[in-house]
Amino acid sequence: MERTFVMVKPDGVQRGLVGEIISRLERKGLKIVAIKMLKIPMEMAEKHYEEHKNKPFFSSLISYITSGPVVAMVVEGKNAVKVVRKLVGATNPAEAEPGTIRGDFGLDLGRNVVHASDSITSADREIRLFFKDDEILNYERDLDAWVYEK
Ligand code: IDP
Ligand code: MG
Repeated sequence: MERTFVMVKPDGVQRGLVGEIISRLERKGLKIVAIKMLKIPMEMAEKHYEEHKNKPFFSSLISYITSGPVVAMVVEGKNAVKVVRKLVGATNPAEAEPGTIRGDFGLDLGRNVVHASDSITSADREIRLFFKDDEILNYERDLDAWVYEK
């Protein structure tokens, strides 16, 4: 099973979309194996978005992501990275398809409600940045027999 990192950004928390977003992940059949609310410290935000440090939007991105509490999660499932990126939709909510989280709940590139890892490598890195090993739970769900063929 694959794991990915998902985060409801400060705008998603402020707008009361935490339940809606978690609900969409659960309904898909994905399993939440770690979850916490936190206000991201500046240095952690810079590490999380280090690939963007030379982009013109970097400082506004850091202000945005540290502007209030976020809800961070580790989500597990078959092809979790790709599946969650599809549920989240395109980076710019104005271009994201209706039916996706960003397509249904956003209008602005700088307020796009949710983060999801873009590859297995990023997922591993981001999960390690936000969670200690003992904060990630291994558990079985009986319903998985109805989510997965085997
Ligand atoms: P992603 O979140 O879909 O993976 P990235 O390209 O990794 O998109 O960008 C990270 C975040 O930076 C985006 O989710 C968005 O919040 C912000 N961002 C990306 N491009 C721009 C931009 O051109 N202007 C302002 N913010 C941007
Ligand atoms: Mg990205």
